[in-house]
Amino acid sequence: MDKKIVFSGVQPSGELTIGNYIGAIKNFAELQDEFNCYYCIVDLHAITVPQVPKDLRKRSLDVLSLYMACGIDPEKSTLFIQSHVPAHTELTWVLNTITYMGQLNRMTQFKEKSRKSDENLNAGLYTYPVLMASDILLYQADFVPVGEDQKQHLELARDLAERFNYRYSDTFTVPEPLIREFGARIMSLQDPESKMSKSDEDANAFILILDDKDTIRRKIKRAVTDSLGIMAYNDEQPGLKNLINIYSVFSNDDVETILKRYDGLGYGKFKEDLAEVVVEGISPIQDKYKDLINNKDYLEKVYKEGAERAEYAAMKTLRKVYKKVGFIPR
Ligand code: ATP
Ligand code: LTN
Repeated sequence: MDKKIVFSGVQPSGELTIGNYIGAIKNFAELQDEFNCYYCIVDLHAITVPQVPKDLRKRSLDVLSLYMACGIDPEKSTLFIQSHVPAHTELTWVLNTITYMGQLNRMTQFKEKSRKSDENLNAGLYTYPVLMASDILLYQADFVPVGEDQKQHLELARDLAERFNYRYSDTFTVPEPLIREFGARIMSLQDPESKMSKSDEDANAFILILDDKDTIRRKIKRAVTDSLGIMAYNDEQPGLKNLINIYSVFSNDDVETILKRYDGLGYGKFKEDLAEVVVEGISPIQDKYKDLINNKDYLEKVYKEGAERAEYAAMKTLRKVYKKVGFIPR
C-alpha cells in the first residue's frame, strides 16, 4: 500500500526505436515490483504534430502491446491511454495559469521543433510541457523514468508543483527524474552527434523495435563510425561509443569486456556481432508483440481497466486542486 509512485509516458506518434526501448521502456518493467507504476500512452501529446487519425489509433495499440511485450504486467502496473482520463486536460488548464511564458520559451524541445517547422507552430506544441507536468502531478508521482532529453520538462513539472504548493498549500508531490547513467541518450546511427529519433527523415538513423532481422543487420552495417579504426570508448569516436553502448545494454557485458573482446578485430566484426546481439535481444519482444496486437479484446480489457484505476487516482488529486483554487464543488 505504501509503495512509492512511478509515472511515465510514451507518445504514439511513430514507431518506437531502440532508443525509446533502452532509454525508457526497458526500465519501466524493472520498476514494477518495487513501485506502484502508471504507464501512459500519451495520445494528447502526439497530436501536437499532425497525425493521420487511423494511424494514431493503430499506434496507440502498438505502444500498449509493446509495453506488455517489454515485460510490463497489467496486473502489476496501470496501463492506460491519456485521452481516456479527462483530468489530464483539466489539470493542464489550471497549471497553465501558473506557468510563465518565459519558462516555456526556454524549453529546448519547443525551440528545436519550432525551428524545424515554421508552418505548424500550434499552441499545443508550446504548452506541451504543461500537459506533461499534469500527467505526472495528477498521480502524485515520486519518480519519472525518462531519457535524458526529458530532463528539462521534468524540471518544469517540479517547478510547477512547488509553485502550486507554495501558493495554495501542500498539494503535489515534487517528482524526481529517474535517468539511467547508461543508455539515457542513444544516438543516431547516421549522425552520432544527435539523438536517435523515430521522426528522423533518414530511416538508417534509427533501429525500430519492430525492424526485421535483415533490416537491423543492414542498418548496423551502415552505421557511421570513424577512420581511426581503433576499438576505444571516448567522445572523439562518438559513433563507435554509441554502438558500444547499444551492445552493452543488449548483452549485459560492460564496456571493458567489449573493448577487450574486439581489440584488434576491426569494426566489421564488431558490427556483425552487435547486429546479432540486438536481433537476439529484440526477437522475444517482437514475438510477444505479434501475439498481443492480434488480440484486440484483450488489449481493450487492459486499457479499460487501466483507465478506471488511473481515473480514480487522478480525480482524487483534481478534486483537491479545484477546491484549493476556489471552484465551488458540484
Ligand atoms: P521523437 O524521437 O519523435 O522526438 P521521442 O521518441 O523522444 O520522440 P517519446 O516517444 O514520447 O518521444 O519518448 C518516449 C521515451 O523515450 C522518453 O522517455 C524519451 O526520453 C525516451 N527516448 C527517446 N529517444 C531516446 C533516445 N535516443 N535515447 C534514449 N531515450 C530516448
Ligand atoms: N514528453 C515525453 C512523453 C511524456 C511523458 C509524460 C514522459 C508525456 N507525458 C509524463 C514522462 C512522464 C517524451 O518522451 N517525449
